[in-house]
Amino acid sequence: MPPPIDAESFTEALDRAVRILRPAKKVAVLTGAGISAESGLATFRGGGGLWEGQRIEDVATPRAFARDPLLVWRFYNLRRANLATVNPNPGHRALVELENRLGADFTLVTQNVDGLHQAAGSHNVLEIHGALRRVRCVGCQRVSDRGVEVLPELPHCEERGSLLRPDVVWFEEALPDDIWGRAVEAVQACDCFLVVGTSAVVYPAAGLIDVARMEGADVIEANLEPSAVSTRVNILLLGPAGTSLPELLKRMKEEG
Ligand code: BJW
Repeated sequence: MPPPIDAESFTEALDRAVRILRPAKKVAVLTGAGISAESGLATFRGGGGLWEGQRIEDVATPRAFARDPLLVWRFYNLRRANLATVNPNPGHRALVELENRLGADFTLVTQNVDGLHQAAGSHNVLEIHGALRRVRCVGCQRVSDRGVEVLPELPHCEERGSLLRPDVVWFEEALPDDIWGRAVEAVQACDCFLVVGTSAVVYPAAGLIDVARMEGADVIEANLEPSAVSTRVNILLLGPAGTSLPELLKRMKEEG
């Protein structure tokens, strides 16, 4: 059993995290919306989490899209437009540094659809909830990368004429099999699992914490506040990821 949540100061928690992360041979990371908050992107839950009074659970579903595709596309077009205005922050860049230290023994599993990890320079990224840049035809299922191009309010497939949808994973939809399988394998194989900026209420992603623990990995969490899994992690680094992750990497370098 991991010890209970640290009552130590941030610095002491950081020291313990360094002692776990530094000797780790294989590291897996799970990120959520919190890591992009300091880039200016809204998170889904909590204070600013509502969009026009709607919960994400009521917009990001196949049923919502079938009922009112215009409303759903307004939500996604707004977020696509935001992508053109935001940049990776120090939290994203710290994870690039971690990957540079570990090479192929580093896997970044992200629930985010914003592409900011890749923009920062991360390579081994598994986007388990899809990507905002991509669209998919509901008829022929063809996927295309439209970048941050402004799309019509209700975009249609040029070949088939059917409606396009964002190539993201909505509630009640399965995660992409191959990507999810690779994420589970990476977490099973890691000796340290770093969980950053996620409320950890959405499954199956949140279940990765238990996968890591069952396989004996140490779990370090970095979050602004305790999440649904904070009682099950070894170390909780409370604070903005844009500060805690660079500080963690800085300490690792100091100690060799
Ligand atoms: C900071 C910070 C800073 C802020 N620094 N930290 C009952 C029990 C269990 C499961 C289910 C259930 N009923 C249904 C389910 C399954 C369902 C689910 O989990 N529901 C729960 C909500 C109850 N899951 C699914 O449906 C999944 N599919 C599935 O299970 O398939 C099998 C199946 C088939 C058929 C029927 C049923 C099941 C699919 C889930 C897809 C989720 N999709 C979304 C939208 C993606 C596209 C888009 O972006 O629009 O993914 S929902 C949304 O939530 C998005 C996110 O990736 C995901 C997680 O959110 P995240 O990233 O954790 O963000 P927040 O806002 O919640 O948290 C932010 C955190 O950051 C907070 O903790 C802050 O404190 C912190 N923070 N600033 C550090 N600066």
